[in-house]
Amino acid sequence: MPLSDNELKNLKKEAVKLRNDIVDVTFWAGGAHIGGAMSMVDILTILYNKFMKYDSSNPDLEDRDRFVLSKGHAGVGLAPLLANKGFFDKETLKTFNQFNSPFGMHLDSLKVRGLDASTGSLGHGLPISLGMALAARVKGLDYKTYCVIGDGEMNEGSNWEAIMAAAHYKVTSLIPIVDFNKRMIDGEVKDIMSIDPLADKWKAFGFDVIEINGHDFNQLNDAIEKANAAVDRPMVIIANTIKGKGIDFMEDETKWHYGSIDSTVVEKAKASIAANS
Ligand SMILES: Cc1ncc(C[n+]2csc(CCOP(=O)(O)OP(=O)(O)O)c2C)c(N)n1
Repeated sequence: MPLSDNELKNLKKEAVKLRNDIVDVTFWAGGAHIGGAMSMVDILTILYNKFMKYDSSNPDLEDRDRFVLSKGHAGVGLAPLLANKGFFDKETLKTFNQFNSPFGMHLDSLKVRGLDASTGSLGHGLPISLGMALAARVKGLDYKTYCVIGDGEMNEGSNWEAIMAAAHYKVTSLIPIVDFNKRMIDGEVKDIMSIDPLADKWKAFGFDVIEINGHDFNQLNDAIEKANAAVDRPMVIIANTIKGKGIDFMEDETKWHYGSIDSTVVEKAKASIAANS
């Protein structure tokens, strides 16, 4: 079903809130992977506000939907969202990545309430997600497992083993979403290790593919609905995004893969988020 005007308005509002939160947490931490956090904001926003079934008062609920942030370096984008959804007190994010904090740069599911998997070593989130999805089948539960993967991360061979196995076992409850922002830590993916033609590769491995603008909530909504309805062949969503999205001076700039920001940059960043919303 298409998004109603109210749903769209609310999603846009939540995305702006999350972008501002990411700026704050990056400032408190003294630096973080802000570029790749900003590119996935709209994807995470629609998952946690529209599609995912969870209960922050019972994070271990057996039939909750799972979310795995395979590009775990972007935990600065997920932690404030979990706080906004009531899994823990937002104030605790002021310690992000500091000594003795529950929040490392790469989030730890033993320390962060509501986090389904510890990630950060690239290439592991999709295999973990496949295991979660297969566990649902074995246990007769009908939850979905969503997994956000980086495009640079697609260089990791373990992803392709998981993709092949997911197609073989027809694991349609697994919904991978590639945050296709075209950049990685030290340059453009096409120059470091090209993954083109990405859609054809997924198709050859047995997936249906839907390619969208990952900042357009209507397209995200439609794609996630289609992926949820898949039978036999699982579906991947390739979400074309912009690294640093929402902050004009960070957009499409590799140097903002990881950045430290002072109070002046915080102000500039928030002004840009406001102007872009
Ligand atoms: C196994 C492994 N190798 C290298 C790294 C270092 N690393 C951190 S982020 C990154 C680039 C990831 O690029 P991408 O997946 O495109 O993430 P995004 O641009 O969306 O932040 C790399 C190589 C890592 N975390 N894990």
